[in-house]
Amino acid sequence: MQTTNLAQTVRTIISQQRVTDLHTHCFAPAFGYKLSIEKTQGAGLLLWGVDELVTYHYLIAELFRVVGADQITPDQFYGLSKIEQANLIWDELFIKRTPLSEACRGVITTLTKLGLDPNTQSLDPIRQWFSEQDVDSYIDRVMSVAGVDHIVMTNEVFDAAERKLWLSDAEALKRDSRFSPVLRIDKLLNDWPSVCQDLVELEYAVSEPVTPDTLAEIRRFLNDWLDRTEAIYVATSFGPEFRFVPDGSEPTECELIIEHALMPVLAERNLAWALMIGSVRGVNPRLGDAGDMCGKADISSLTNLALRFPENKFMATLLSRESQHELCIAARKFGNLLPFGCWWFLNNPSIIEEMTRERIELLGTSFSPQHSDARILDQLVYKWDHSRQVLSKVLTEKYEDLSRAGWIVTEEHIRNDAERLLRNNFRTFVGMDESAMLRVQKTGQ
Ligand code: RAT
Ligand code: ZN
Repeated sequence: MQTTNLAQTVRTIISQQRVTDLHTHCFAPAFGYKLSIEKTQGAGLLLWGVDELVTYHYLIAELFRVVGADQITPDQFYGLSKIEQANLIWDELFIKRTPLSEACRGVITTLTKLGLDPNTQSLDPIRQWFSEQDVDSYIDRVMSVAGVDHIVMTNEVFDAAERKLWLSDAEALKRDSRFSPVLRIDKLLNDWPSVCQDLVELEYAVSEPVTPDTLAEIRRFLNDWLDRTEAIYVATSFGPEFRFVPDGSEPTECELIIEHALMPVLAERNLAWALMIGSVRGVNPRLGDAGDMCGKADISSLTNLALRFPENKFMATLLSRESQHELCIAARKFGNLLPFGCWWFLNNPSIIEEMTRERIELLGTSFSPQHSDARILDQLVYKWDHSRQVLSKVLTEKYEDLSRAGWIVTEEHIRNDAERLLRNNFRTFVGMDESAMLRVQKTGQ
């Protein structure tokens, strides 16, 4: 292929390749959604619309870079209505200043690609447009504009509101074929004493000292919830202090639960465990969700896991830029370890570019370059638009290097690579299509 055509061909193929978005915080409508600013349907877990977009916690953090306590404090901000919060952020970050940051630009890309004009002083006309959308067909529209074929949710079993929904009608929550559940179990591995109380209330016979009987009950709990949710993988986020070091010293509660409950249950079910390491929660608690920070992960804990549990599958995303090279090297040693995404504070073009280049150089195409982490449905539009631009740029450069080395790069190569990177590596790793087949056989649908 002529190098002059290459960039265009790569851009076209990457933009046409549908994505399976492997980590989001978006929900199917059965989990409830906002009908309008005043009216919520059910538990209201699915967030969408311009007021949610503009009050994304990434933007709240940016607001408090530019307003002082004499103007508004975080407490006062959180006491405002959603519309007032959105108006304030719009005014400070989009009207008084140029919306150059990635999170701000994301709002602009999203509105533009939805056919709306972001060059407006007031959000009211945009609000009006959103209020006319039917949520169900709007999901289809967003998925089509974003080129996403499937949305993987994050289902927090220790969130009381969400748990209530699962306990009342799990089948209704699983009916929407556009979404798949993921069982998120942060608290089980990060805060055993408090989870122990929760499990007792849920009628599991556990005790605070992690005894063999307690481990058996934790296995029962995990199996019950994996049956109930039919989660396609299990996920946990950890702080930088996360360690798994089976060196003969007294194991921590977390290590015991991993070794004797989580690993055997997942191995038996052939399910992957996604570790998201490096979040430091609440460095500035006044900012709520916007007050978290990042730190470096201990990657030898990941290699310890991959080595000790060869029957298990691990996905990993690490929050610090400094951890990325070591993660690639770890993945070169363990086929049961899949690096994924440019998580949260790394989801900026300059860092996505660096990480994607590094990963291709070390791992070829055997990784999943991105997930959206969208909390608000509409964000799928910009997160994938921006990531596709960077991925196209890096791939073009890599194909040029390969051509110069003497390899004939064809459209078929590019298509296969795009499909692996944006969709199939993840689906194959977690066995998504196999479990869907089994479900069809089981239910006869
Ligand atoms: O990106 C985010 O919105 C973060 O707040 C977190 O949700 C993070 O992605 C997580 O899954 O813990
Ligand atoms: Zn997330």
